[in-house]
Amino acid sequence: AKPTHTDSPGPIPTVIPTPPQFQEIGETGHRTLWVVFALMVLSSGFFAFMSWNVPISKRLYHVITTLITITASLSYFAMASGHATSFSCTPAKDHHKHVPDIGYTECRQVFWGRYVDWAITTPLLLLDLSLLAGIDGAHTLMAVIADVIMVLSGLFASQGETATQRWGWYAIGCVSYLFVIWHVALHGARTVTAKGRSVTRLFSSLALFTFVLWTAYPIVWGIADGAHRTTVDTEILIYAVLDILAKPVFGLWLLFSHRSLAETNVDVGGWWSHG
Ligand code: RET
Repeated sequence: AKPTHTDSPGPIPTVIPTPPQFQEIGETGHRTLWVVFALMVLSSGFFAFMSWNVPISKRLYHVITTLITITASLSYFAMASGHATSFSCTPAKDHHKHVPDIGYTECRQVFWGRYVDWAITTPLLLLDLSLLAGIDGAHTLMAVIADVIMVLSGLFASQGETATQRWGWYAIGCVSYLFVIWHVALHGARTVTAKGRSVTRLFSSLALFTFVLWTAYPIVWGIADGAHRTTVDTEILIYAVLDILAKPVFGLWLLFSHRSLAETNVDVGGWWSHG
């Protein structure tokens, strides 16, 4: 029959909005951040202690390396106490194939304090390696600037709202990272030979250790922050292990080798110390 205005309009179609999915830190992640904070403080104290009887003119690596772990302590304190973090929300697809793909928003906790840490500490780590290899100021500066662009690209990628923003910045970061490897690892392998066999051997091992470790960061970023395929806690744990290897373990290795190998000394000139 022809409907009239007196007929019931039927059920009103309703759209139930899908609530955003939150991915955030749990107990394990929280505890991990505090543990790494403590380890970074201990390492800073230990590195400062190691420089105690070393004349100022031979303390350049000690100063740089201690600053690296002090910076990490500050950033881990911020993250563990719940600072330096925000939620980054992106449109997500439903991974479950049996339900229609309605799409929803995924909000993942991002610790932007990491990027502040990396922007300070990765240039200092590169400085340690550049001084060891006897790389000139020009190449060191180019490497440091490419490195800062790499870290800031990672920060922008982590805050991006669209796939273009996120993966675009990620790609820019990866290209910058190639410049870093070129200027420090490849160029350094050439300049270090002037410092003799022992320093060459030390630089080769340290640089290999460094760049294998560093390459894990963009891989972890892609899986965890880019594709959201791990929990926030797993991400915290993996970065914790990498950070401990890249900072305190790297520092111990460098400072102990420096102690027993006079050829690692850097000609620091009159501005650094007068004696
Ligand atoms: C990002 C994302 C963008 C592309 C690339 C990255 C590389 C990060 C690296 C970080 C190293 C950190 C270290 C911390 C010290 O403890 C920013 C993840 C290439 C190499 C060594």
